Amino acid sequence: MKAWGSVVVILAMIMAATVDAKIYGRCELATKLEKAGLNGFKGYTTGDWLCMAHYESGFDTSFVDHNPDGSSNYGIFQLNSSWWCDNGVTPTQNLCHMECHELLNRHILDDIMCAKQVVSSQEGMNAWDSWNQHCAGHDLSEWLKGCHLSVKPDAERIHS
Ligand SMILES: *[C@@H]1O[C@H](CO)[C@@H](O)[C@H](O)[C@H]1NC(C)=O
Ligand SMILES: [Ca+2]
Repeated sequence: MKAWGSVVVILAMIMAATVDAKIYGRCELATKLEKAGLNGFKGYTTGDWLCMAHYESGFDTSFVDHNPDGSSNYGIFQLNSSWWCDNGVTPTQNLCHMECHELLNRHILDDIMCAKQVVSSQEGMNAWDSWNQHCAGHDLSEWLKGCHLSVKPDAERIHS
């Protein structure tokens, strides 16, 4: 009976951790990023963010990866537990003042705020190896193909 009780508790914990996760659609994510003001932020476009997030997490907010040094990377932007968040295990700077599990749910505004800090550092988007490898210097307009973004700063500028 006791063992069964633990199984139930563990299952409940796993469900609580995963039920709120989400795999974003490309255009849906693009809209979120633009609403949060990322297009043009520090000179990077929505295409840069989509490309980076695709290679980091496949747009899956629940994705966790482990680094050789024992730290882990969390969520859609794979922010790590030695610099940006606290997972209660790795020694951390916790520069975003947040717990790493907050980077695994469908609510990505806090992830975006943290990523803004990352990209504001000297290395910019080079902080993400995958961006460096797959996105830097490429034509990233493909990433926005077919997206009808509700935020259209260019169109607004033309008509005003
Ligand atoms: C964690 O993030 C920092 C800053 O983005 C980066 O310099 C460092 O290499 C990352 N650490 C690991 C283990 O990925
Ligand atoms: Ca979050």
